[in-house]
Amino acid sequence: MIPATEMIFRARQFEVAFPRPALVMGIVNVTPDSFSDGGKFLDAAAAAAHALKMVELGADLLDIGGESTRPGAAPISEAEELQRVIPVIQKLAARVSVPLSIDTTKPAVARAALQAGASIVNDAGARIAGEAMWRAVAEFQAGYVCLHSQGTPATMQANPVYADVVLEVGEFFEERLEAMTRRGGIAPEQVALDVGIGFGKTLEHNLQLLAHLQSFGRFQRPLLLGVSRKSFIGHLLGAGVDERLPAALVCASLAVESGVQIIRTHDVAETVQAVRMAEAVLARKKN
Ligand code: PT1
Repeated sequence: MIPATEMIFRARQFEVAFPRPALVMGIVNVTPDSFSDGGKFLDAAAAAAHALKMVELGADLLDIGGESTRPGAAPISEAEELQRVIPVIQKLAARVSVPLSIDTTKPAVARAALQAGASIVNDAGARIAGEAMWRAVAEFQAGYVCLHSQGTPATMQANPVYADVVLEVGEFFEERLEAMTRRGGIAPEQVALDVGIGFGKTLEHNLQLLAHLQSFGRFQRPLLLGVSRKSFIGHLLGAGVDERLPAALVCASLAVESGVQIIRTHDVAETVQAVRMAEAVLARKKN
């Protein structure tokens, strides 16, 4: 068994001490295809209700996103993204005590979300936005998820190429961590790292990363992983998007064994069950 790393993750008023049982982050998609009911108010209300349900089911964090980052997804305007996510964050900030994360690549959206009560910026564009995003994170002393991607959602799956994906993702984390802490005003304690499964990666790249998650423990920062419903599972197993939960739970369990501390998922109850089971067994392993 890997020695558990002692570390703190800070996100505004929240302070999470590790080692501890893995955290489950519930996905709150505020996109027309997820919660559309015609009117904006209903969309926000439905998304918030779904989020509250996930907290009841055991979500430790909620990740609210208005712009899809699925492969091929079209970008949306800043105004549209704000209109989608801010009402949901406002509703949730008043009703839940778990940290809220804003899933965005736009600094202005991150800033508005933090103002509305979010505590973490989940930056799927960590390669792109840089300084402006860091300023918002630093100002609010928010948590920051630094996600590795190659390209943008519109084009990232066209032809992703790496000489060594595990090495290159590690180099990216090293470079970004150095830059955001030296020039960005962000403390290492505010940062979590995410290899970005499906963000400009082939099936083989995703499997390589999952097999070597342990190696990213060297950064001594919490690792976050999102595999929920992703197409690499479909490519390996021929499973449709609604048939991928068992495989995603296996990935989550293996990730926990590899030292991942935060699992991002649509399926909170099932993921909580999987990681608690894995942890119960792992706790009994002799060093
Ligand atoms: C993720 C993640 C995310 N994933 C974090 N944030 C998405 N921190 C959105 C597919 O191949 O893993 N970590 N925010 C969703 N992105 C994708 C990517 C969804 C690929 C689907 C696929 O199906």
